[in-house]
Amino acid sequence: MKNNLRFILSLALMLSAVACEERRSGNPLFEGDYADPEGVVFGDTYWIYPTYSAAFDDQLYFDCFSSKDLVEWTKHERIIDNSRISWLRRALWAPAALEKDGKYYLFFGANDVHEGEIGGIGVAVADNPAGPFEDLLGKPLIGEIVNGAQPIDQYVFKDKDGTYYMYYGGWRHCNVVKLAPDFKSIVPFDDGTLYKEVTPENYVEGPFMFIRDGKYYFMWSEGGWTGPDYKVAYAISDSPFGPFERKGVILEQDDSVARGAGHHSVVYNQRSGKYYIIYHRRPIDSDVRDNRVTCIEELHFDEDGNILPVVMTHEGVKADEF
Ligand code: FUB
Repeated sequence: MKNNLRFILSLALMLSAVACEERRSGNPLFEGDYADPEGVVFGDTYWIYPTYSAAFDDQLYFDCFSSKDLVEWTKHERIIDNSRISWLRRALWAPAALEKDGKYYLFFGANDVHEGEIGGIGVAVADNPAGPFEDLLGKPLIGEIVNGAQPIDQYVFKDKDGTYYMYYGGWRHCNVVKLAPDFKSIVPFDDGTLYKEVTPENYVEGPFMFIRDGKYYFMWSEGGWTGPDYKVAYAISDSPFGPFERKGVILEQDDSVARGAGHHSVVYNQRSGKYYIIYHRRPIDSDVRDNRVTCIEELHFDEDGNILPVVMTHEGVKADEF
């Protein structure tokens, strides 16, 4: 009897170990057309803030998603919408989220702004990562076109010394600005300038930055986001201001898996030591512009710290809790 019990117990343990081992996220991570995914970790939870990928005139809100393990995702609907951003008319794009002093901030691009129009990069605040977010300024934080960069696709980066920099820009130009501690304005750099152009070779849009082993990894999207040549490339630098010398492409279309892969972010799990790239792509049988879905793969490095090419999968990643 005792032996039987022992056998059943060890079988159960074995089965649950196998089940855990096999739990994978799958790709896409969740249902629906969602692009430009910004992954971020708050406490023991992964969050993804994507663009609702649809006709520009219908892009009037954001949903977001949370998960404890990268496998099970919960959808949080309409964390902000046009009822809370008075100047939003269309094209609410590419959110960037962060936590500071117990508040959650959501930076966004609005209106696909061109010269002489109202729109650009805005910022909203909430008490909860799932919102509801309220527009902090009632107007854009950056509404002008400087150095040829369309004010979209911002990424807010906290440097080693606690300073917040914002990298942004479409139309093949990337600027970096320094944010005031309350995020209500941009402030001059030591040399008195407000904007520094840091555009790397082949840059188009979607900048992202992280630090690994003391080095600054700067990443961006190249090619056209509606086509097959969209991709992600990167540089490594000793400074947040570059120079960002292009090392090469690490993510691109794979004709056997998916099309138009790009606009990404990177999250890190301190417990497992794993890095993940979260990006969008188009299903292999789709040419529809807005049919972009959010996917994930593990990001690997070689012994010199170079990022290895990402292999796109349908399986995604294994469960990874904090
Ligand atoms: O989703 C709208 C735009 O498409 C983004 O701002 C670009 O980065 C591209 O992904």
